This record gives sequence, C-alpha cells and structure tokens, in this order.
Amino acid sequence: MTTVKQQPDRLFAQPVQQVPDFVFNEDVVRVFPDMIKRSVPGYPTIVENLGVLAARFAQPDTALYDLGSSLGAVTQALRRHVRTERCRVIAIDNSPAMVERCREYLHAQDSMFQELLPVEVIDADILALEFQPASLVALNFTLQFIDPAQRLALLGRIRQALVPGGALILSEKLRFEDAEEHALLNELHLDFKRANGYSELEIAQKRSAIENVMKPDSLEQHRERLLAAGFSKVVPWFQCLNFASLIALP
Ligand code: GEK
Repeated sequence: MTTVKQQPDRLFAQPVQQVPDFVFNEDVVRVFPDMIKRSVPGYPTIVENLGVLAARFAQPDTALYDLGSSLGAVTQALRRHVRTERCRVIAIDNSPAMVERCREYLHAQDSMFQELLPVEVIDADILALEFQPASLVALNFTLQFIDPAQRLALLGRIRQALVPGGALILSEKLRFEDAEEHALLNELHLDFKRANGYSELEIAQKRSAIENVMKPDSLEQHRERLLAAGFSKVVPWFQCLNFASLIALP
C-alpha cells in the first residue's frame, strides 16, 4: 500500500508559460477529492444520492457499473446504500494512478464495514468494455471526457447491457444553447470557485488545461442522444448551476 497523502488542490497556483492539457496523473490523484468538491457544485449531494437512487434500480444477479470511477466515490456510495442480494460493483477507470488509489480506498472501506457488495476495480478504457447484464450504470462526470464522436455508441452499448427496470445515471457539466443563460451560469460557477478559495490565476490556468480535454454538451443534446441510443425516458433529478444529473431509463 502506498502512503500518498491527500492534499489541497494547488496544482494551478503557480504561473506557467504554457499550460499543458489536463491528465488524470498522480499529481491529480493526490488532490482529487479536494479539487472535485471545490470545482463541481453539488458534487457531494450527487454522489450520496446516486447511492440512494441506485438502491431502487439494483437487481439481483446483475452488475452495477461505475464508469470513470476515479477514486471510487460513487462505488463507495453504492456500497453504502444498495442492499440487493447477489449484486456486484464494477468500477472502471483508464488512469492507472486513479485505479491504484481507488483500490486502497475500497480496501479501507472493506476493513471498516461488513457485508458490503463485492467490488472489482478495472484499469481499462470504458470504450473497449464488454458489458455484463447491468441494473445500474453510473457515468458521473465521465462522458464529458469521452471523444464526442464515440458518445452515442457508448450509450448504445450501455442501453443494451441494462436489464428491464434498470437505469443509467448520467452527471455532466452543461453548456446552454441560450447565450445569456450560458454566460450567467458560467459566471456563477466562477463565483463558486472563487468562494472555494481558487485565485483568478488558478481558475484561468485550469480552464486552459481542461478546454481541449473536456467537452460539455447541452441538456437538449444529452436528451436527444440518450433517446437515439435507445433509452425510453430521460429524467433530470438534480441541477446546481451548470452541473446536472439525469436518470435515463431503458
Ligand atoms: C467521481 N466518477 O468521483 N475510460 C475509462 N475512464 C476514463 C476514460 C475512459 N475512456 N476517460 C476518462 N476516464 C468520478 C469522477 S472524473 C471527472 C470522474 C472529473 C476517467 C478519468 O481517468 C477520470 O478518473 C474520470 O474518468 C473523470 O464521481 O475529474 O471532472
């Protein structure tokens, strides 16, 4: 077991000549819980309630997928709330640094609580995955990092894997088709980051690091694409500023 400590996110605090594209490496892993809480409005509420929602959809003899699991926050919430028998969680991320740390955290959860759902953490690309029959799939702020040209096919494969009565829960940063709404919610998001202690330099450098890597869609695009992928119903259940979470039913 490594002894890497969690740290406050100061990754973009020092000025650099050219900001490199954002990657989920060991530096990010060290600060990730702090970074995501201070950057994504509503993140702790979404994660905990994802576990609560999942308990309604989870079915025996199926898998619960946490796609783009990072440090396993969603997986841990699933294990706190789902009591369905013979379910297992499959957490997948293609960052080896994330996967290694995620396994440590889940090991710690295992040693503190009994009768948790079994979990497997896989270092893999979710685009190359062969899905097993699933009752719950979580894409918690992951689809926005997938090549836009691959998104429909991925959602189609998820739809095919879902058993009747199951659900996909999709959380994303949104852009807005109305320019005024887009500008207002983006400004309010910057205020949220300032209120959480990020400087103007940190905000600007993070933005240039992430803009080639993360491509948000609008709610309308998500809805249309989910329907095109074969989902029958899309129900938004949470929005805080320009971050939202949707339930998509097969
Ligand atoms: C949470 N869900 O804490 N295959 C596998 N993993 C991928 C891929 C891919 N093709 N592309 C990106 N990732 C988490 C937060 S973070 C969101 C998710 C954020 C992984 C990537 O390595 C990273 O760990 C995660 O998706 C996105 O609820 O940092 O804003």
